[in-house]
Amino acid sequence: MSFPKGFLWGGAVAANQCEGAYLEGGKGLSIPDMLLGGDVNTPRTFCPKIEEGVFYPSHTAIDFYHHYKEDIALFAEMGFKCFRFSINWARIFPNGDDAAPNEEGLKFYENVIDECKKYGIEPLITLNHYEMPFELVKKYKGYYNRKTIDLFVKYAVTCFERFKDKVKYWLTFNEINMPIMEPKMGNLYSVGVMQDVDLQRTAPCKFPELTDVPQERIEALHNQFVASAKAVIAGHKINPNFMIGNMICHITWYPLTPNPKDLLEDQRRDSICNDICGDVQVRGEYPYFARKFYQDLGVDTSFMDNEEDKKIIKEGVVDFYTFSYYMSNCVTVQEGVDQVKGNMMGGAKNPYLKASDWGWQIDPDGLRWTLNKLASRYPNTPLMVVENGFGAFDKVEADGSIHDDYRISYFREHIKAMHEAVKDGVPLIGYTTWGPIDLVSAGTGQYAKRYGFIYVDKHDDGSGDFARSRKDSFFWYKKVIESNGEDLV
Ligand code: BGP
Repeated sequence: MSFPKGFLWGGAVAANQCEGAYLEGGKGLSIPDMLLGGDVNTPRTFCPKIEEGVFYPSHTAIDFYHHYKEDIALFAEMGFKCFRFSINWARIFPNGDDAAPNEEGLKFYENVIDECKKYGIEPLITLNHYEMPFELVKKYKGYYNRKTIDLFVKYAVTCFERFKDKVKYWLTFNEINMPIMEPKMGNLYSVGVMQDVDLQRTAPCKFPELTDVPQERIEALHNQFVASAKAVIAGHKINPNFMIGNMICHITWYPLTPNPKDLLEDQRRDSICNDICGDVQVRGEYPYFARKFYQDLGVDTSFMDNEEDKKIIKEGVVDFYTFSYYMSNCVTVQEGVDQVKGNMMGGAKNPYLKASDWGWQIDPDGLRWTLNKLASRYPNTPLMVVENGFGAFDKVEADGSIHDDYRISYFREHIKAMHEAVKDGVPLIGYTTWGPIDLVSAGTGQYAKRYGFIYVDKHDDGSGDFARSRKDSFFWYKKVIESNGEDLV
């Protein structure tokens, strides 16, 4: 049994990590524009205002804004069936609460969509990939304020109306579970909740110094569920053929030992990190364990009993479940065990796995496990892996070639694992690798953490001329797509 006919092979990016042109075309500031880069050991820095003479990675990113034709042509050369990208909300509504949308922003995305369609590439659009207009953070405290629900829905409807005949696949919020897993980063990045004390700082500060108010971040997440559900309902009215999905950062956990206490902790982590958000968006209700988890954080959960919200969440369930998968982590109640880093969350070191230079453990079997878990938890729900990839330092040879066999090997094993899952019977409809072209890392703000099949000449000190070139993995992925996942050599 092979990958289904029409399988959506492709790649995924986010506007703030690739577009640059941060104030062009009438765009307003969005959250990532306020962030400086870090590295594997240095968290990113938040700047309450833009500082002069400092390099902000999102301001230029890889200049996709001016290179999109060239980049989409390269994706087409690899045979992409699907390209996942996000619309930067601040290009459409620069302040988030403007009365009318910015035509120049809409036109830019229309051009990107048309360019994809020219090559038969199906666009998959994320409406919110950590890109809330910064004005909404300052004015409303992001999603903590219920007004933001309607502002998001207005923005979503604007995009749905404009592109209703050109785009079928949509995702509402990227990695909506982030505020549960990475509270400090999630407060700002994901739900746009900031305290005055942080907004009024006179100097930039590192993420871990930001203030966490669990009540506000958890209520803001609830408001995102309502916003997502309202957008799904509105989208289906605009075009009943729309496929609108959720997007979860799936952190796959294993107990480090057979100690039953490790198993219990493993179950708790999986439930909290992954299943609260998945259940709300696919089943249309909170799972039973959510309330206790929230109460343990000291959160007053009366917002969960809002009857109108319950109705909306029930009605606005998604059409498919999508997720990012990069790695797995172990948990244990033992103290003093070796730790590794990871996407959003680290964990105990797994003695069976190797890790990337950023400490993310490489685990293709975990992808098969995850796909099977999701297929049984959400029966009859199509699944799609919308992010998977290997961040690495690349070396450019004297002749310009880049031999990224480590990346090929990562993808080969993960595609084999997906294939096994398909044979197991998992309803997998597509696979978009993360960063098919090098871009800015979300976690560290680095260029040096490269994911692409396509190299971009741009570096952490701001140097580089944005020239694109094909890595070895480019030619390899082209063969994979051509053979519908059969030729992995
Ligand atoms: C996910 C985000 C992406 C992306 C990816 C890789 O969590 O949705 O935006 O960046 O992780 O992470 P990083 O960029 O930190 O290497």
